[in-house]
Amino acid sequence: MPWGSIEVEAKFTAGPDTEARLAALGAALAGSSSFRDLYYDTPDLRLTRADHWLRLRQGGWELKCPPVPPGGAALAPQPPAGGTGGGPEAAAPAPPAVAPTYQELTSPRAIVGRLCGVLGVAPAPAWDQVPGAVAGLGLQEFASFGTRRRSYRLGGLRVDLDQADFGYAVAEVEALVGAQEEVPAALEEVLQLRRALGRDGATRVPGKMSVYLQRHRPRHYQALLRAGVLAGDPEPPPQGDDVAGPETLEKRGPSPVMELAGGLESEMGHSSARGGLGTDGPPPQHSAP
Ligand code: V4E
Repeated sequence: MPWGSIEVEAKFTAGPDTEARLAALGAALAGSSSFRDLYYDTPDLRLTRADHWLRLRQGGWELKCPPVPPGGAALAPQPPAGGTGGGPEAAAPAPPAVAPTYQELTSPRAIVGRLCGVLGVAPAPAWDQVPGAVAGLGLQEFASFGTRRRSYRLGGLRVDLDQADFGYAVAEVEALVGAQEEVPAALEEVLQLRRALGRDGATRVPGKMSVYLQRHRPRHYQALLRAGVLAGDPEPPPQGDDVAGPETLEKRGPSPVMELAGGLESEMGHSSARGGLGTDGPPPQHSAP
């Protein structure tokens, strides 16, 4: 497919028996890796509020975004991750009717074209490589964290078991499909494997970014809740010894909701005064995975 595969995934929390169950089901360990992700956005968060996630992973640029056919109009709006979207006063989001799907763009031309489309600017000649566009568009790093990953393969499915260096572990079952019509069947396969691993999915499990923002960039997190891009999961309980101690909700001071009462414009004024991207100041650095 010319515009790349569509990812269909379901997250879960791995248990102590997950790898044994994977082996019993015939899954093969495909590899272990460690990588660091740096994520970028405009100071007023226009990429992530549009559900576009530009990252630099081990020297390669990737853009995760809702699937759009080349030259085509956007597909029907997707539900946010577990929510129904809505305006700034939207209530707690409901569980998703269908899984949000993403495309992962890796060619510089596709990435820059999509960024310019979202931001409504014409690409400049110097932006034929992503770093040029990042500089020209004024994008800034808002998150940086490392991940240790063990990946399994079972048929056409992949299972990733991730441990992030800010003290959060999450797993996902993923299928890649070539067209939107194939999503429902792929999702059924994905959910079937998650069930076979003993994870019924009754509780929605947030992704690494959701937890990272909730802990480290609460105003950015709140902006994405209001935009309907993130679902507003309760912060997961501490996991094992890997707890990110200094940044718990209790220690963070006033509620981010209270701080945000004035809306994004006042946040931006606040943030400019502090010189940080978006709303929360420079991203905390975590040690390499
Ligand atoms: C798409 C997205 C984000 C980008 C990071 O995506 P994620 O799959 O969580 O990270 P990772 O490291 O597992 O990427 P991989 O190596 O598999 O490519 S951050 C937030 N989102 C939005 C989002 C969403 N709306 N719904 C779900 C289920 N996940 C993420």
